[in-house]
Amino acid sequence: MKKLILLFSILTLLFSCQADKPDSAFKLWYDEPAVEWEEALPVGNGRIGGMVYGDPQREQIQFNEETLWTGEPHEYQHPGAYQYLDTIRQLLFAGKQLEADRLAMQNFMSIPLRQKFYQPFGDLIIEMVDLNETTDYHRELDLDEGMARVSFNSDGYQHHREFWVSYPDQVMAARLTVNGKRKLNFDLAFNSAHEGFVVEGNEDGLSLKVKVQDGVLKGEALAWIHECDGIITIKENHIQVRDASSALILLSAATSFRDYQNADASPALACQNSFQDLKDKNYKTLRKDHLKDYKNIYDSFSLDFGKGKDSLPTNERILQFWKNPDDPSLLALYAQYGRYLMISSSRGDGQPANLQGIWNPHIKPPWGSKWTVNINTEMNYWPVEATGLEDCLNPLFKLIEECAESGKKVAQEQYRARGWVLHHNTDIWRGTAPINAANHGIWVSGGAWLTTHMWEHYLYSGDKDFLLNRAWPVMHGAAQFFVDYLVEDPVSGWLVSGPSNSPENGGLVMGPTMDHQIIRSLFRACIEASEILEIETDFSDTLSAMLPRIAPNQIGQYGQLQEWMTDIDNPNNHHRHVSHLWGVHPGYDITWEQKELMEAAMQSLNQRGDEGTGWSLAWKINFWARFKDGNRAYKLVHMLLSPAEHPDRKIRGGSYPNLFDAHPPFQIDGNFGGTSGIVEMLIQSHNNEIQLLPALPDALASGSITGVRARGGFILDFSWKDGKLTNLKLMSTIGGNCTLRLGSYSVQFDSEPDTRFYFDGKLNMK
Ligand code: FUC
Repeated sequence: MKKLILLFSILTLLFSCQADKPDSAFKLWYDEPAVEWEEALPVGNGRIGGMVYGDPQREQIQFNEETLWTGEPHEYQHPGAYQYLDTIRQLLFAGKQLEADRLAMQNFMSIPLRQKFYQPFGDLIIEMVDLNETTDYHRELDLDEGMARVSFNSDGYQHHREFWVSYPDQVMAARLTVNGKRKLNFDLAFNSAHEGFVVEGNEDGLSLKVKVQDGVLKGEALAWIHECDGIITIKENHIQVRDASSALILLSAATSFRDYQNADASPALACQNSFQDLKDKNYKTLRKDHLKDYKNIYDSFSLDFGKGKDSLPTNERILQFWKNPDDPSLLALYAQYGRYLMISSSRGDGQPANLQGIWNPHIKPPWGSKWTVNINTEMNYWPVEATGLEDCLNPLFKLIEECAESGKKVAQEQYRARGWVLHHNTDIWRGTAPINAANHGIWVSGGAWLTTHMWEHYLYSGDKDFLLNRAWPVMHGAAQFFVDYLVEDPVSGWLVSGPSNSPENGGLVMGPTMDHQIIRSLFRACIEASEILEIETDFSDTLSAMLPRIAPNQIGQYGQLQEWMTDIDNPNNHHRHVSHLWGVHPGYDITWEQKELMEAAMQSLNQRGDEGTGWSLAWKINFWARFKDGNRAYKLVHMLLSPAEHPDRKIRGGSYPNLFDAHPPFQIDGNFGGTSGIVEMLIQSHNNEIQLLPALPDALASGSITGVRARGGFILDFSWKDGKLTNLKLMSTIGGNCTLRLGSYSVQFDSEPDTRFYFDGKLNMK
């Protein structure tokens, strides 16, 4: 390895990461109101989400509250299923897949077979009275401020609307102003997709009561006019606002969900409390507190690829990008949008971002708007560590911890194994047993994969308390399950996983490659964690002894990485899942140090082809970034950012006018996977080194990034021009060793906690 001696001027400054504000406007904008839901603009605070349509005459905000689900507290394990485990395995070892599947369907599946659905809550309707023709229409989502805005003229008066959902105050806010006395006149009402919903005006405002059809949960929302200079009249089922020039509407919403085992909370009380708590808080303070909270997270990271077609409305921009993928600032916008969506859908003690984040208008949503964990939920959280969104992680970790509790019963009852297991889906009741069908439901690595996110959090933060108190218990339990569950393959003698499947491809099998990559990674993480924490060395010894016995990655007849134990891959299979490449990304079971395996993985990806659903395209961006092929990664970005619905575009995945990822239908994973992929092209920090510009595409030859995080507690700002690094600032938060790589050059150095290193710009690091 060539070494370049770099001059670093080492300044020991008190650590603080300050990102420069990007100079280009990070806005999605339109010159027409939304008609379709996928044109409306999302706002959210992690718990309450809204989709703002921006119609001048009839403003509609379709809203959700993250805990409104069908169902009730329930345990899903199949009593006595363990008695069939061995027979299912023997049938699979004997090549009798159909029989194994049948037996599993009868005796091994979750009870009931399906999990529950996330629900929409209602619509807040602002119906204008006496509004004449409108001109100069503008609608935008301002990512820098976490707000949606609408403006237009009518009768010579300017109307402005601003929408946000406050995390500190836990309410949705809509502020309407007109620059003319008494020109703001509207009725405020509710609508809902739930049968039998009730709307009532009371002394505080307007309440909406809903109850889900299939289940026990009730929801209540309260909307009130918080500040207004007009006349407010609360009617039986709406609120009239007349002769005003400004009005601030607040909306609070809650459900009877308390936690996954209890559904006895009082939503009415929660709304009342919110109303009372905010009584003395004025518009300015509410807005200021939102901005402070939001910007504190959002501003920690910035991205600039130079100019693009910001002057085009975003829907038009997507269309143009498809025709000519030359719009660098669209990629920066897309990446920041991913961060915005994460901040807006995953905060505090709440639920993590589900398949649709928190934004769902359907009573029967696609795939239940649940947490599918054979790719989707994990993909949601891929960009979080690197782009400074630590504040969004707790909901995911809480879900993992709760699944570790419910999954213990499934491990016991279905596998007679210690530890815990989560199959390919979970819902708000923390179902962990195999659902839907044996051929994809019996997949055992969901929990193990998720726990790697906790290990990764330790790697990024160096937080040993977190490692000991939160990560270790669930990692230990996930690994313990596999200690009991792995079996010896009678042919090869390797330890294999099974019954399981290579997600959604090929049915029930023994020994899918993906499982082994995940289990190996989990075991390695546990061994390392036990060393760092100096605990459970016996357990760690057990894992160390098993590790080399787990079936290895294998190269097959077409030069491909085998998806299964046997060499049965079909080179013409263009399945959207590419699970056996987990070891390339997000894992690093396979790196360039094993060149042959890396090339086999690349061969597999070529055979799968470029096309796919939204999340599949997004995953492929990340793969090609790890393969260090920036232009190929960019090709996938091009596909992901092209219009989802266009008569001349024949491929599936893409983006809707509001830049929501199209599976289709809308699924948010592609937004997050795309964000992660864009960052992976610029910096990677797995495999014990920080690689700068590992897969820079020609289309992004110049740019800069600030506040990007790397494993080992490093935070970097750097810029590049014509494909060459021009500037680098590296901050170490926790001290330690660092290897920095640019192309074939690398440099190593030690750092003290809270130090900054500046790259001397005179040395051209190429
Ligand atoms: C997995 C994928 C589907 C979809 C669903 C929610 O089952 O195979 O494409 O994303 O999750």
